[in-house]
Amino acid sequence: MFRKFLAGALLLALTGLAGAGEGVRIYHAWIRLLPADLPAAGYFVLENQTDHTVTLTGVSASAFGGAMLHQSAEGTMRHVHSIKVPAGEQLRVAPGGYHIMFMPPHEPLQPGDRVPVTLEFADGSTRSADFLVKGPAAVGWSESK
Ligand SMILES: [Cu+2]
Repeated sequence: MFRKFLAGALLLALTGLAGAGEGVRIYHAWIRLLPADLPAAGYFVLENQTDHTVTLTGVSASAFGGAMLHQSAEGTMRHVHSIKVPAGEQLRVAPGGYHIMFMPPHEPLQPGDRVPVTLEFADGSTRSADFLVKGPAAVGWSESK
């Protein structure tokens, strides 16, 4: 009886976890600090290893006063409310295109720090990754500062 209950609870727990966050891989995640009061930007690669489209709808990062998805285009940028990533495809959030724009951090950050950032999906699931903080001169992902 107890075993059966346990199995049911486990199944429920597993079902609860299955969402877009499951089967979504995030890597090459980094943040570029900018001088003075200019906002830091975040970049990453998202790989959709599921068999369906996943829709990124937002970001959050407790180290910062706020975070949102932006897209650069023609010298300006705009707030993006969703980004669809088809099954099996990669979304490259890289300088010049999509990026995360951060409000000022609660505590000063330094190159080499790792900051958790949570990606939010349309089905309500989330996925967190540690973003490596880099200095203003950084142009892309690498393990070095
Ligand atoms: Cu921006």
